[in-house]
Amino acid sequence: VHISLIGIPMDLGADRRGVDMGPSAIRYADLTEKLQALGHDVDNLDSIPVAEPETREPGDPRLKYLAQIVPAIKALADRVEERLAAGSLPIVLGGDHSIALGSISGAARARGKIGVIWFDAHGDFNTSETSPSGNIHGMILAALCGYGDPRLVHAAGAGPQLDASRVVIVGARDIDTGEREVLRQAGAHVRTMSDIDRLGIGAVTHEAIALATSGTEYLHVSFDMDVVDPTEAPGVGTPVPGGITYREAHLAMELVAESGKLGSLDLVEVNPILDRESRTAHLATELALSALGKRIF
Ligand SMILES: [Mn+2]
Repeated sequence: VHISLIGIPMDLGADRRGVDMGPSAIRYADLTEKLQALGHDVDNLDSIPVAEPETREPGDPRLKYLAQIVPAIKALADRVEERLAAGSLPIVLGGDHSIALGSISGAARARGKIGVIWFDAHGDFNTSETSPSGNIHGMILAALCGYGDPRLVHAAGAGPQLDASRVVIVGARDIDTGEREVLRQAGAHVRTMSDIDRLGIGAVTHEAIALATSGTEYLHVSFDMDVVDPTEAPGVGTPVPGGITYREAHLAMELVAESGKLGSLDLVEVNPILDRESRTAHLATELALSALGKRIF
């Protein structure tokens, strides 16, 4: 497979610094070399430029840094669309989860109907009205499904980019009250940690792949490192106890690889400032390898 690595050092969608260093940390964990060792061709592309928060005003407190986030999202969507048209598989290294608005919009523009599995401790389904923080990274999946501020919904082309019936959130364990209502209204699928405890990550991932790819062969996986338990992925901005284990995360990615449908991948919310011995950056690299076909034996 031909792979394009695209970094986007975005932290304007979250409320703390550090996650802007995520792309360097993941690249530094030898992602390129390890993908090449698996037999892939890898293009290591320049990062998408992002404004620094110290030089900007956050603007509307319900949509912090909207004016700076939108142009970066547009640039990422253009890059992803162009890479897919060239026959490459984009891996987007974040950055906070707001970047998925760019990667998924780009994929939808290139391929039309697509399905998404959103591995995350959170729903990311707030709108500017329901969000307790005003941080845009918590509004991105809602915006992709057509909910929330039109400047986000249509940030990178006429939205909605996704049909919520082909969206599956996996690993959720922290959903805000207002967010729950938006999620219900949209009809996106939610598989919580409780579902994973009862059914196992294998069954949940199989079902998620089937739901996301009903009526399409194109699967985008958006992997927020905070879906993994903080004991194994400490370097994330918004850790929530009770996440999936190291092995569960790998099994999920191995099943994604086996499906043969992976078209693009995001790895987001790695925060090297909060990480311990680069454990989270290394795990992100290893999970990308599992998603791209690495096997134990
Ligand atoms: Mn997220």
